[in-house]
Amino acid sequence: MQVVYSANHLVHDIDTETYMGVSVPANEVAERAEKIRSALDADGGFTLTAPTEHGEDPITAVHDEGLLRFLETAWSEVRSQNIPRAFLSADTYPNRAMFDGMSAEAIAQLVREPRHVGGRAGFWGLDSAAPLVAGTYAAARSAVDVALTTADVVLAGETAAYGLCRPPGHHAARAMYGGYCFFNNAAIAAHAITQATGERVAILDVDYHHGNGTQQIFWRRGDVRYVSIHADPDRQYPYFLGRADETGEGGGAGENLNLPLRAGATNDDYLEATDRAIEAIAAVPGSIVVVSLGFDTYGLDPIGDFALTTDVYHEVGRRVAGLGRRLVILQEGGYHRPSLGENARAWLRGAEGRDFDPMPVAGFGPGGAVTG
Ligand code: SP5
Ligand code: ZN
Repeated sequence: MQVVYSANHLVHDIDTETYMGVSVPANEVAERAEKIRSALDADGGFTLTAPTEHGEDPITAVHDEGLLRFLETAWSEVRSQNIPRAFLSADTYPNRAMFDGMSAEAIAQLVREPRHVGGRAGFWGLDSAAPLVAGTYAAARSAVDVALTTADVVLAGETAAYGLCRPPGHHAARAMYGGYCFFNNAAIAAHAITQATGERVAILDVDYHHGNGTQQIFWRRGDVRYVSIHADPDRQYPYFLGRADETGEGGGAGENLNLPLRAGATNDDYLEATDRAIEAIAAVPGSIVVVSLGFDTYGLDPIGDFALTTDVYHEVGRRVAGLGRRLVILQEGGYHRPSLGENARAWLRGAEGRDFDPMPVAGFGPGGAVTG
């Protein structure tokens, strides 16, 4: 399988994030992508391909141009204001209650991007836990190119290809970044595929978190079906979206399927949800599925609470391939670094119909796997 990878992600060099106001070691770090790359390299069955540049147009086809301009300019503005900091996060968010009593028309008229970068980050950002640093924009642009090049490989005839996107994308909405995501790599690729093929596209999101951005982007569209298995937002980020009763509106009515799972969800729970997701995808025509692939569903993930083991990723990959559609597989989250390489190898080998023999991983349990 071809693996689209660029070292440009390294300039999104993150070491700290905040969690409820407290500085903590970052989860979404460069080592994640490097672990996956080296495991796929060592496997021998994967070929690394560099992304090609696709420019801004496929991005602004999905995102507000203001978001792109904010991400492009935010860091230089931080620097010009001489605010010493490791990363930028918002100072003030436009909480909806700030506008209580005002009409939708008045709000649309009055709520503008402010001038101060702390307000701009609040205007465009979802949360205070998505650090933005000097290299973020370059890396985020490169991750989009990785996603679009992965789509190109599949459009050129490959059955499946994997894009090692970093930063991830599925929390980024049309006019919003957040959740470690800046541009929605999967949504940009899915839209580009609809344009190239004229077909319907399904997105299967198996990251631990609900892909609120992807849901929002396609909420009213009938040509892209979004199906997501994730932690119930009652207990987990992004808290405000991801419930089972969110099914889409207008042309997209019935095209959005959320399958929230309980804390402690097991391999069996997950496979049951996977079968429901696959059924929902098989029900719509189309030849290409975009997969938002996350490994924060793993039992040892530091921010997740599911109980999945490495073996189940092989089985999920196998079942998704059983749809008989071509797969554009794009990396989202997954934060337990020692297991990321094995979990990616397991999933991708499953998606290719190859068997999976765990490799011994130095400094981590047998086969890099946790069992039971
Ligand atoms: C792409 C992706 O996986 N984004 C995840 C964004 C999660 N942001 C909130 C992180 C909250 C971390 N909570 C730690 C709880 C420890 N008990
Ligand atoms: Zn996630």
